[in-house]
Amino acid sequence: MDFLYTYESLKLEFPLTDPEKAKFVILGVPFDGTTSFKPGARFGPTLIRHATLNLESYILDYDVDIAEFPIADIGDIAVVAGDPRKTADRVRETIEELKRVNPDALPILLGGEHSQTLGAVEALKPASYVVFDAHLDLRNSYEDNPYSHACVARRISELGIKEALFGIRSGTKEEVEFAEENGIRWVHARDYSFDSFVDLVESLPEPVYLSVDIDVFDASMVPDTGTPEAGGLSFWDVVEAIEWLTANKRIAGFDIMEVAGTELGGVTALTAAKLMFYFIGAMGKKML
Ligand SMILES: [Mn+2]
Repeated sequence: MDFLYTYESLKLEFPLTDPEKAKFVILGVPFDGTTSFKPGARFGPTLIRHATLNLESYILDYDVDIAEFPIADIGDIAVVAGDPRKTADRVRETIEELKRVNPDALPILLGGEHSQTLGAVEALKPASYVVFDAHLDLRNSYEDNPYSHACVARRISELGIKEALFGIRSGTKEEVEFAEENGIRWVHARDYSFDSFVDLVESLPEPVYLSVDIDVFDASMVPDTGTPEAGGLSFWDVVEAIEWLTANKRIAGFDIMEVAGTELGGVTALTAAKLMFYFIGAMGKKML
């Protein structure tokens, strides 16, 4: 089927399934209209798809081949340049359209700015939002834009969705106070452990939307992102959290955001692609 706001783009090399029948449905959001430091997030989805060419679809430690799972790729959102709210509306409408034709579809968003997660969350209406991010993203407005990437967790909290944030090492005093006043729990990257993750997410209501801002990883692993930060989490920290979450909670949707850059084959996109494979592997393993 054709989607109103998507266009054909470089797609995964896998044998792909029809989006009406797939379990995993990949959607790119090549938006970077509010990037404040390092541009190039508009190339994120293409860079991640390209990086998958370097990866085996067989996941060694799971003994599963994700190419055997029903995966669809519906292309990229046609963005409204410079307008994160209108672009997020298109993300929302596209995912709503997808869920109408395939209620079992699990959307996987590839970004693109983190601002676009809002559209996916609005469409999927999860009870909880779990995010791996270097930044709190709890500002009320940033550079006069309430739909900036720096405000996305705030906008999502205003929808009445419970939040837990991990790997944080950047925020303002106002954001910390907002989190305190609104019962938003977060774990600093220095204090992060698997136990700290389970402690916070165990009691969260389902379904859960899981968002990974690629800048949660140490800046040495992910140089090509809008706002890199030193002192981040390791790859296996996030994989282990994904494994626990997919085994123990119903997942409404998943995204990997803020991949940027202009060169194919960069380590940032490779990290994102590998993480996507682990997510699909962990979810798919459960379905076998
Ligand atoms: Mn971030």
